[in-house]
Amino acid sequence: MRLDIVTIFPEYLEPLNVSLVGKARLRGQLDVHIHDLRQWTHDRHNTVDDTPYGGGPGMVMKPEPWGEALDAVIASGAGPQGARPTLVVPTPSGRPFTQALAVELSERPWLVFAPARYEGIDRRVIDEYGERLDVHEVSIGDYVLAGGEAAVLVITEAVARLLPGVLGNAASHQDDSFAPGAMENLLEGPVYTKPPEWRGRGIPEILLSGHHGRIARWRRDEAIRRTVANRPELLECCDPAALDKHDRKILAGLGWTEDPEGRILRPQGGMEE
Ligand code: 6GU
Repeated sequence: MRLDIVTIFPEYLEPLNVSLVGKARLRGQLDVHIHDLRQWTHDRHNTVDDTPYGGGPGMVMKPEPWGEALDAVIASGAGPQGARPTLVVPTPSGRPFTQALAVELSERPWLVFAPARYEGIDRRVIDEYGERLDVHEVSIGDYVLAGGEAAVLVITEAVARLLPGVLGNAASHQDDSFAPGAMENLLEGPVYTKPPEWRGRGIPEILLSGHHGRIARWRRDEAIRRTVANRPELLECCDPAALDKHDRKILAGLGWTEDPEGRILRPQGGMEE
């Protein structure tokens, strides 16, 4: 997979040399190109921003440097079949970045990232490239960052680990929390390793029992408990068919109820809040 990132802070992308993504680059599985947007400015101050039309706070990134940058990057990779990249624009007003979108992006041969600083990029840039490329405006969560570079790191790591051969074991991302269809909308439960006792704390006995079926059931119970505690909305929207009798027993024990269609409901008017 090829990745191009156009930014006014190329140093911010240094972490792409480290760990899983860095290794994928060394192995030739990821071909990463980082570009300084200011290369495509022509004034003495390398200006990339200006005041917003209509007034208001902050600055808006000018369209001309972005247009020249994206044209150059797109032209640099236009192969014989006229290969076109997918453009990813990180922005707090984008669609939520999810594991499903990570999977979709991991299937593309070429991604170009356009992270903005300031109040964002002049809208005409997104409209212009939207006529030529698949454009995804994505947000990594409900909070505001000072710029999209950290989001590029997040998205790149989520995508890179899905590429064939990047994670050691191909099965290892199938049971990720949020993997489409894997553990059905459940968060992963706790994990343990050696030593068997640490600061007086042991390991749940079931994990030492060797009963694979009972261990799987225990892990699922723990996944349900953790999902109830941290992300109850994931359970409320899940397919009722994804829950077996034992799941429902665990949930009933936590005060959850079922509607006539088998949909589960969190405890109503509880003591939380
Ligand atoms: Cl992608 N960018 C910025 N600036 N803030 C964010 C974000 C992205 N996602 C959540 N907050």
